[in-house]
This record gives sequence, structure tokens and C-alpha cells, in this order.
Amino acid sequence: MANGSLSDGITMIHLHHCVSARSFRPLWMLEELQLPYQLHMLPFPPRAKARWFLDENPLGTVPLLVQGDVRMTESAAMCQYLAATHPDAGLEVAPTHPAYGAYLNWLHMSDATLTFPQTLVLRYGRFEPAERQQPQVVEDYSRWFLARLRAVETALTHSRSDHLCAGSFTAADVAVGYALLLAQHLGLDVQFGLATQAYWQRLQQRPGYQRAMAAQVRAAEEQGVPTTPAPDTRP
Ligand SMILES: N[C@@H](CCC(=O)N[C@@H](CS)C(=O)NCC(=O)O)C(=O)O
Repeated sequence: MANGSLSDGITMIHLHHCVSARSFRPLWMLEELQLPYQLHMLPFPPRAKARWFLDENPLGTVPLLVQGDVRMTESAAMCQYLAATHPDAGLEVAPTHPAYGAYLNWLHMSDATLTFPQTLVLRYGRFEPAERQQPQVVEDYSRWFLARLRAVETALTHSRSDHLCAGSFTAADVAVGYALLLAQHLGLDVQFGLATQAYWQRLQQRPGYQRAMAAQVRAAEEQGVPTTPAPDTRP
């Protein structure tokens, strides 16, 4: 179905995605929620390899999520949106819950504090041509990321549950979990603390995570897009 409504009146969700880029966050959410969606795969980076996409998202970035008139370009906000619009699935934390503040904090921290330093590591360690690569930036921002990750290690060490907040798996685990996936691509996972390592193993065992992993490869193959994860691509 293109843009229209499904038979039960729900408007189709379209997700524009590059393999294992930040758009994996909403893809993982969609699989956890088992919602119908259409996955539009793009080669990385779309700004250079799929220039038509700039008409859809002038930033040229993924994710882009479209559902009717809703258009979103921030992956953590999409996690929050999908959880809140499907409350019965239990992946959101309600404003009346004591953990609501912590939930929002993790969602925002996932990209603003955790993925941000990783993008500098990627850019100056992989994406830039050899003469513009900056080993000092890579080292400094790898350390920065690992220092910020102490918030995750501390929370998990003191938590009585297997999850970051509210005593259950929520959209915050998906948003933060993606930063751990990206860290793995960057080879930083070997420096995770013990609680973070165990948490990352648990997240990868979730059927929703595994379905999302399989869905992106299947869609890339069907749509003739390379299956190389975006973090491992040299644009
Ligand atoms: N804060 C945004 C960042 C989106 C973003 O920068 N995505 C990267 C992939 S992880 C991208 O599309 N980069 C391509 C480019 O910058 O041209 C989010 O969390 O969704």
C-alpha cells in the first residue's frame, strides 16, 4: 500500500533507512510493536548516493518517518512517538509514572550525549578522506563517549531490573541500545563495563531486535541497496 490507510483505518508508516544507521532505532521499535510499515532503503550517505531524497528530507539524513501528515527526522523522537501512539504495547512511560523524567532523560541522552561523540569518531576516523582524518579527534571522542556511557553502567548496576527505567523494557532501551550497536561497529564495545556488556547481550537476544536486523538486510537485497552497515561504509 502506498500512502493510504490500512483496512483498520491506521495510516501506513513509511521509514527511510540506511543499514544500521540511526534509523535502526525506529525500525527496531516497529518490530517490537509488530506494526505494519514500509521500509525504504537508501545507500549511505543518501545526500551523495540518492540525491532525490533531499526533496523528501532537505537534511539528507536518515531516518525520515512519514505517517500521513506526520514527518519526523529525529530517531529518538520517533521511538517516543511510536511508543506513545501504541500505549497498549507498554513501551512508553506515562507522564504520571515516577520514572517519566528518567525515561525522557534516557531518550534524549541516547542521541544528544551518546551518539553525538560517536559521529565525530566516525567522521574523522572513517568517512573523511585520508588527508582529513584526525586520530586525535577519534581518540578524544571515543573517550568522551565511554565516559558518558558511565551513566548507563551506573544505572544498570544499581537497577533491580534488566532495563534502564520503569522496571521494564521501553523505548528508552531501544534508543540507548542503538548507541551500543554503533559502539560495536566502532570497536568500542570491548571497553563496556560489565553491566553494560550484559545489557547489550540481552538486547541483542530480543526477537524484536533480531527481526529488525533481518528486515533491513532483506529489504536492502530486495531494493538493490548495499547491505554494508552505514558505519562501515566509506562514502
Ligand atoms: N539526530 C538525528 C541525526 C540523523 C543523522 O545524522 N543520521 C545519519 C545516519 S546515522 C545520516 O543520515 N547521515 C548522513 C549525512 O549526514 O549526510 C537522529 O537521531 O535521527
